[in-house]
Amino acid sequence: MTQAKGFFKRVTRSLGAACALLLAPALAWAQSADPKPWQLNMGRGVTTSAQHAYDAHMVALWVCVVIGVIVFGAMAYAMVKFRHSKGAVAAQFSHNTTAEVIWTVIPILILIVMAWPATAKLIAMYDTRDSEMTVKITGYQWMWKYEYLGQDVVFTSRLDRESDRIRQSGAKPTVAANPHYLLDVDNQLVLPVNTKIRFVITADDVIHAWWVPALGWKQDAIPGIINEAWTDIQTPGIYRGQCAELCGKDHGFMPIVVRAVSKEEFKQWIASRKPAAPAPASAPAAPVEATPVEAAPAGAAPAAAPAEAAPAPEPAKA
Ligand SMILES: [Cu+2]
Repeated sequence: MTQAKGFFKRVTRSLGAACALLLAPALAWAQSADPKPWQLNMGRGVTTSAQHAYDAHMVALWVCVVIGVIVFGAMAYAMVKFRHSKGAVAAQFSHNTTAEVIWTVIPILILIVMAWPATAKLIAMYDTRDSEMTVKITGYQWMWKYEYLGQDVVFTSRLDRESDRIRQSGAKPTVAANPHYLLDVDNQLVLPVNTKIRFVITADDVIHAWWVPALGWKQDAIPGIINEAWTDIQTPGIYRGQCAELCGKDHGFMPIVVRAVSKEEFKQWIASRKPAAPAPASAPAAPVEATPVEAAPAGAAPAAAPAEAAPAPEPAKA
């Protein structure tokens, strides 16, 4: 009898723990873009894709919670109500067609209900049509190159000097002194908010993967292959990520930092990064289409000459 009591106590304790585990996610509603210590749930992210992923995750989570409560509840009820000490005798049947049909059909219906919206969202994640700008991302051992296509803006982005110094000095970084240790770069990828931005992603040596959790996706960067992705950041801010493909000894030292700014601020930023445009001619405009070099450096505006006939002068290198 004492043995049965002990067993009963243990079962109640385990069930209590299981229920607490099941209910824990419900406490994790408030989320922000970057992960926090002891964060239980996945982050909401700051893009449509991230929101879709979060929604699909929450639907699946609640389906699991409901199933868990029903199954563990039925188990607990059966164990208490039909326990041996109360004289319960186990039924001896081994098959029941009706029960088997029910417990096959219901899960299939649940899976369809979950798969339908998940598939639609997955397709939307890969639909890069109607994007307003394109950024080409190239992975290198061990840095990223960003090209704003059609804008003449290209730069590389690598681990910031301070992180690099700390990691090579053997000093122990602290969260207080180095909050973004290994998560800072020299040149941030600046992007406008509320803009559908298409990315074309590749690599120049080995396979890397471009991953910023707040954007809601990661995409492999593979030499010889161009992958596509898109984003539409809704909240201005700094979003950090890392290479997500083991790409060599410094794989952990090629972080990603995205700075999302207003459209206006982005316009100013991209203008400041563009190479100097040809000086606007104050005299009648020269026939631009005849200029053989695409972007002549500033100050090298050709004198109003019959450009068509004259051989192009070698542009002075800045
Ligand atoms: Cu990498």
